[in-house]
Amino acid sequence: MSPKQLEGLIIKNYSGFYYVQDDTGIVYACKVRGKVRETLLSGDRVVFTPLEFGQGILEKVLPRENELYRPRVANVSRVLIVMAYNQPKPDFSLLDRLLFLAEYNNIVPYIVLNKCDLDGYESVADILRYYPRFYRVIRTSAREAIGIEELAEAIAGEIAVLAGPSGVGKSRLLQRLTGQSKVRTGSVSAKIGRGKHTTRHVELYPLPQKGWVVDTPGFSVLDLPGLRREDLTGYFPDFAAYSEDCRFSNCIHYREMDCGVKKALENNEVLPSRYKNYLTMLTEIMDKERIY
Ligand SMILES: Nc1nc2c(ncn2[C@@H]2O[C@H](COP(=O)(O)OP(=O)(O)OP(=O)(O)O)[C@@H](O)[C@H]2O)c(=O)[nH]1
Ligand SMILES: [Mg+2]
Ligand SMILES: [Zn+2]
Repeated sequence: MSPKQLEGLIIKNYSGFYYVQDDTGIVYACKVRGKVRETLLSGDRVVFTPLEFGQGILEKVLPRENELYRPRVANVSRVLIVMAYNQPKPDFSLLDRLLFLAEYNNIVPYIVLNKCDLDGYESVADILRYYPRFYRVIRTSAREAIGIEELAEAIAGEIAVLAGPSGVGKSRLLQRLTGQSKVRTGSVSAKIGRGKHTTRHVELYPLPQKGWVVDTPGFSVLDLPGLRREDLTGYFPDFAAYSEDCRFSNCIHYREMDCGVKKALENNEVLPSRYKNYLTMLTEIMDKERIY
């Protein structure tokens, strides 16, 4: 790095410019030096040459920790999986999938139960009873400003991505976290209890206590990576103790007999939706193995 160059973070890519923030907080609108060949993502750390009037030339990308595809962003260290007490009620299949995907990508997941100012379904009680034994769970209300500090502490100094179904309050939480009101939010249509898709481009929003948050539009389908069927169980920490009772050490808790996990399910020690979502993912992985 020559003395005139600086290090910074791409916070957004907008109409042909990469917006790069240096470590003192100044943002430069950068064009890319011709020889740079890599794809550049929000979240990438880069070296750039500052010019006059807040402009700059992006010289090179520094190595990435990881790369998410939806949203397309680099170096994410936290995923905030947001579910609502109500309107809409929690989607356990998406929750379990996102928990898996986070840990598979070495990203620390947090379950954020938002809209705690509303009455919850019985399903919310399941989340509060079961998941905190294995995952970090934070109750929030973006509307009443409950739990926002705890959430902010969890992501201080990190790059966090908000994920979860449409209408759960991700953008509203982001407004609370950043103290900005320019983030777009939608209203939940009374008829179907879901929000409109209001979140579009990938942008890192700075937090007052350092760190960054990326908003994403609600989504419901996520492809699983190619992994071996016997590796999936390792991403279900709630199965771990019971799988010690499986007759076969390589048991995938599927059609095997004497399976500790299936026994725990019958004894109501494993949450039925967890096992069901595990099986759905497992069969998806097995289908992939057959195709490739
Ligand atoms: N009662 C209550 N309503 C909330 C809360 N947080 C958000 N909302 C409302 O829920 C609706 C959806 O909020 P958004 O923040 O747009 O939801 P989103 O998750 O960003 O939705 P998408 O961008 O479509 O994925 C809005 O009408 C918000 O005002 C909350 O804590 N309590
Ligand atoms: Mg949104
Ligand atoms: Zn088993």
